[in-house]
Amino acid sequence: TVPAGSLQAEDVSKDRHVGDMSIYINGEWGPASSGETFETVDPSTGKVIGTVPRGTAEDIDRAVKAAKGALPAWRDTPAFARGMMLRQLSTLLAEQKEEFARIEALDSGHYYAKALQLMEATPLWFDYHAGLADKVGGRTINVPGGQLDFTLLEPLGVTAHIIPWNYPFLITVRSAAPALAMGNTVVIKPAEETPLSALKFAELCEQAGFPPGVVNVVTGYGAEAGAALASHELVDGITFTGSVSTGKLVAKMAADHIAQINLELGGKSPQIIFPDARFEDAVEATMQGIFSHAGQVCVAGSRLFLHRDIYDKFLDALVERIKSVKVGDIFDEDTQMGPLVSQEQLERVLNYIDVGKQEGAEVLIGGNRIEENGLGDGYYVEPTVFTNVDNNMRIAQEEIFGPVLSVIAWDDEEEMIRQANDSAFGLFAGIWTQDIDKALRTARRLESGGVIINDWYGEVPQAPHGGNKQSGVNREEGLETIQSYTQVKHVTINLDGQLT
Ligand code: TXE
Repeated sequence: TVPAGSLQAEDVSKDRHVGDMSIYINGEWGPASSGETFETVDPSTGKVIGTVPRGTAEDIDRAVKAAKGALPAWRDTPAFARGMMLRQLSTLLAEQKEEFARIEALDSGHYYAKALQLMEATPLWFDYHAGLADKVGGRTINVPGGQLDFTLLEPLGVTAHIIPWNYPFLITVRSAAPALAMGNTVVIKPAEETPLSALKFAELCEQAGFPPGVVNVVTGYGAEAGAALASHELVDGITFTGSVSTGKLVAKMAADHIAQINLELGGKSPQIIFPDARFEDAVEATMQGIFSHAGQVCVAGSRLFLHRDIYDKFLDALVERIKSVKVGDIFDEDTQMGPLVSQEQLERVLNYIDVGKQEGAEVLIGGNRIEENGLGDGYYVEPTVFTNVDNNMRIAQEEIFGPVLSVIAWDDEEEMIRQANDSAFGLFAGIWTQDIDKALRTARRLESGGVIINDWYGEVPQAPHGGNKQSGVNREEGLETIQSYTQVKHVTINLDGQLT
């Protein structure tokens, strides 16, 4: 689903400096009200690449009020015209994809070739939602008596978008695009680890000619700018992707002023291998499932349920494949896995590796920080596989968000499914078997928002994405996204002049 990157890394500027950035409120660029800034770091070197304003509650208030002020005109802009503006974003992004990829790579640690692939795919999100803008509508309803009833879908109003650091630009776009298409005005608060691509998004909106106040971006810390945004009384809907613990806080803040919420809170997804799996493809998908973006992926297939009949053979092949993975600098052409996003995430992942060892799991391969390969102080961890894992262990229950795979052997299907579902999360699952009955039977029984059979998942704008249980509330993308950014008004008309 994601087209291959067409440019080689050497074609792009490897300039690792981005300078001092501004926030974007009501069509104007400027500093935070406090004048304070914070540094943003290249995770592949640990070095500062630029600074961004440390947005305050006052900045958030200005941004939300700007969005509120811009709402009536944007809501009343013909839906087709809103769609055309989104198409303009798509065109502009396609023209500037190398610069966007450079910024995203530097800020988030996606290696450049992968960041470029992502930027080549992201225009689809604008196009999909541009197409939706003028195609959503209500329905007519049969009501008793001489009345006609119909529904109108209206924008929610001001929507807040609190963005994590793993896919900063895509996650900004996947919620801002439908919100804008449906006629909402938006305030975006990117993660403090990766503030840059949301500011680039604001630049794109400015270039496309969005009216002032329709799109606002405030950088800052979660507990300051993020909390101020989630708790702002004029915010009508909040879309949050991040940790379960912060998601719960955001849901409570939303409840205090009755705002609608969308939460995508990560997972501990099972990757289930039956003995009749297409062997090489299943090994490859297992690799992608857990080592793509160094495991910092919400749907990561972090629990490998491996059937005992092929257990040794599969792990031998997996280890061989892992040995070929080139972990390296974001701008190296042959890099296949980059760093973790931050020092904090590095420590969190290394700590989980210790926890796994203490719990009695065995490190089959990896398990260490990579320090002595000339990468400076980058936040690199080896691709790591734990065997002898029990599903009750913390490394099988908690989201590690790093390149760490927990392998659980199974031979009884009932018990395997019970364990796969024995998780606080329910975001995603992979199934490998050539038996269609078995595949569908298993897919139906898994408690997750998405399932993939005989492949691994790449997010697309057309399919609804989201989780069950503590993985979240509501869905992003697909037609289901309409519900997240609209509210329903029903209108009743007296047709026969008789009062009911
Ligand atoms: O997340 P937070 P963190 C998981 C993953 C990772 C863990 C911790 O397991 O290891 O979360 O990451 C903003 N009010 N995921 O600590 O805190 C914050 O500024 C309002 C999974 O970085 O959830 C950032 O913009 N906002 C996930 C966003 O919340 C607040 C992707 C996410 O940060 C806030 C990322 C507050 N009080 C992490 N505190 C996924 N679902 O894919 C923080 N924020």
